[in-house]
Amino acid sequence: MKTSKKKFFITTPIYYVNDVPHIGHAYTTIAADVIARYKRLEGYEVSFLTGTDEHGQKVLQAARDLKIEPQEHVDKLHKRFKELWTRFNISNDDFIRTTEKRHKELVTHILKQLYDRKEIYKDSYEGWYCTPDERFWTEKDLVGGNCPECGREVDKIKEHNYFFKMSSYQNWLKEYIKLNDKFIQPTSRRNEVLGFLEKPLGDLCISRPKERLPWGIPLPFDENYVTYVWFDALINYISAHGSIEKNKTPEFWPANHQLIGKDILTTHAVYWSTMLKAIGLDPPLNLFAHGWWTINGKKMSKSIGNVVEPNLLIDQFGVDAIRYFLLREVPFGLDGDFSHKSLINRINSDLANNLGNLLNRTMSMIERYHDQMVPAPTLPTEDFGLIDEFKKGIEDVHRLYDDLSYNKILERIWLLVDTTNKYIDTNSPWNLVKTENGKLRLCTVMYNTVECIRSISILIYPFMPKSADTIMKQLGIEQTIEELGLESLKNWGGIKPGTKIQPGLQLFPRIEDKEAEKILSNVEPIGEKNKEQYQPPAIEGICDQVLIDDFMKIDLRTGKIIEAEKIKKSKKLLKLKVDIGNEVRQVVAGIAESYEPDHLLNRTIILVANLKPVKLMGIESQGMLLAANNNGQIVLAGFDLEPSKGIRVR
Ligand code: ME8
Repeated sequence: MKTSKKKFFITTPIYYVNDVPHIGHAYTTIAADVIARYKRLEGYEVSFLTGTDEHGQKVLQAARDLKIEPQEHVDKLHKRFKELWTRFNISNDDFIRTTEKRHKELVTHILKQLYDRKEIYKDSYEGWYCTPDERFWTEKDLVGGNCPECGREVDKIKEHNYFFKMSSYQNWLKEYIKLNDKFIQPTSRRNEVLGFLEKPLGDLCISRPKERLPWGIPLPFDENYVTYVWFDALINYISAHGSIEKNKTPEFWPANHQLIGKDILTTHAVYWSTMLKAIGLDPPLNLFAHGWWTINGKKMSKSIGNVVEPNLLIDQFGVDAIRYFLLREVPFGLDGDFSHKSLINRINSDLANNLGNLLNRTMSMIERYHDQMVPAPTLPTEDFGLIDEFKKGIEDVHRLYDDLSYNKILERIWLLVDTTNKYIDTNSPWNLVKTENGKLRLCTVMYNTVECIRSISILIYPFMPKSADTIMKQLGIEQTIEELGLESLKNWGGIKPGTKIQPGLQLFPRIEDKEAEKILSNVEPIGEKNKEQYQPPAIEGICDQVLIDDFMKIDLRTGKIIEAEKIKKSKKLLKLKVDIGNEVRQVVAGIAESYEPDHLLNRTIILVANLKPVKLMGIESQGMLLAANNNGQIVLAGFDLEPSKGIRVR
C-alpha cells in the first residue's frame, strides 16, 4: 500500500526586491532552512518557500530613475536574492515572485470573492500617508507629526479607496490567540499583539489609486485601482501552492511555521490572520517573530552605510561558519548585535578548537593506530554511559526544535562534542596503544569515538550541511545524510567496522591573531555609497545568457597605469591614473591588499571604460579594472603581448 508522507510547510517573508540582501534577510532564510532540512531528515514531505515582494512605490520609483520598465527592473533584481540563497546553501523548494501569473491570479480571485461577499467596500478616506512605507496613519498614530514606523514626513491625503472589513474579525482574533498559545511566538510578541487588539481595530485600506501608483495588481472590480502591496504580498503564502477552487484548502496549508522579523508582526498577526479567516482558511499553526540584528549597536541602514554584505562575509569566513554564528550567538526571539569580533571568537572556540579539533585528532589516531580502518569494538562494551548521553542529547535536540530554540540546540550538540573530547582524554588512546590489553580496549574507544562523530555530524547537518557532509565523507561513509535520515541516529553502531576513513583538509582552520587583527582593522561594510562596486562572485548556472549586442554595450579598453597611490584610511583601495590613449582616467580600485602601488606602474590593464562614475571614499572613480578574485587574492587581467593603449577589448 502506498503511504503518503506527512506534509510540512515553512515560509520566510518575501523580501522587498529593491533592498540589497543583507545578514538580516539571510538570518530568517537560514533559520527556515535549518527547520526544513531537519524535517526532511525526519521523513516529512517539506515545502520551504521564500521569494520576493515586487510591487509598490519604491520599485516603480527605482525603475523610473533607471528609465526602464518596472518588470525589467524586478526581473533583474530578484536574482540578487536567488544568488545569495544558492551561496548560502538554502534548500528552498520554491521561490515565489509577486509578479508571477500564479500569484496575480490568486490575488485577483480572492479580491473578487471578498468583494462579492461584501467583505470589501468603497469609502472615502482622509488620513496621513507615508509614501516610502506606503501606509496610511491616523492622526493619533503619528509620532511628532511623522510616520511612527520610519520617522519620515507624512502627507495628508483624502481619496476614495477600498477597505477590507478587518474590524469585524477583532474579537475572533483575540479569542483565537488566547486559545492557541503556540500561534504567536515568542510569548512577548504574543502579548504585544493582544495589547494591540485591546484598542479598536479599524478596517484595512487595500487599494491605491492607479493614477498615484500604477505598479500593482489591478482590482478586478475597479480598473482605476491597484491592490495595496501588503494585501498582495501576504497572499504569496498560499498562491505558491495553486489556486483555491471550490473552497478547497491549498496544499500544505496551514503552514507549520511562518518565520518573520519583529518588524512585520502586526501585518502578519493581524492583517494576514483576518484575511485568512475571511477567505475561509485557518491561520498558520505558528507565527514566529524573531529579533533584530544591529551592527555594533546601530540599526542596519543603507543611509548610515553599515549594512553587512553577506557575500563578503561568505568570501571571508565560509558559508557554514556564518550559518552557525547567526543561530548560535543570539536566542531566536531576541535582538542581537553583529560584530566581526564575536564571529571570529565563535569560529575559533566552537568550530576550530572544539569540533574541528575532535575530528582532526580522531582521524590522525585512526590513521596511526588502525591503519585508516574503523576498528571493531570488543564486546561487551563498557561504555553504556557514553551511549546513554548521546541518546539523551538526541532526544533533547529533537524537543528543542519544537520551540525553534536554535541556540540551545547548538549548545546541546556542543555538549556532545565536549563529551566526546572528554571520552578521548579519559581513555587516553596514546597510553592504551602501549600494551596488548590496552590495544583491545583501544578498538572500542576508537570505534565509539567515530560513532560519536557520526551522530554529531548528522545533528549539525541542518545548520552546517556542507561541513556535515564533509565529515561523513572523511569517516568513509558513502551514503549522504539526507539518505540516512534521523532513523540512523536511533541505534548505536551505524558505522561498519572496517570502513576506511578518508582524511582530508582541516575543516575549520583557526583564524590566528594576526589574521584576525587584519580582518578587524579592515572591516568596511557595504553601504549605499560603495555597494555598486561590490561584485558577488559569479555562480555557475545563475547568470543568464546575453546577446552579443548586450555584451558589446560594455566598452572594454586597454590602458596603462601611469600613477598609483594608496588612499589614506583605506586598506583596500588604491587611486590610479590610467592612460587609455586619448584620455587619462582616475580609477579607484580595491586591489591594495594584493598589489603594491609601485609594482603597478606601466602595467597594461583592461578598463571598463563606460561605467557610470562613482565616488569611493570621496574620490571619483571613472572606470573599473578587470580582475579575478581568487579566494581573496586579486589577480589583474592582462595580455601575453603588449597591445597599444585605448584599443577596444572583446
Ligand atoms: O518587510 N535583523 O520585506 P523586507 C533581522 N516585503 N532580520 C531582518 C533585519 C534585521 N536587521 N532586516 C530585515 C518586507 N530582516 C515585506 C515582507 S511578507 C508577506 C512581506 C528580515 O525586505 C526579517 O525577516 O523589509 C524581516 O521581517 C524581513 O527581513 C523584512 O524584509
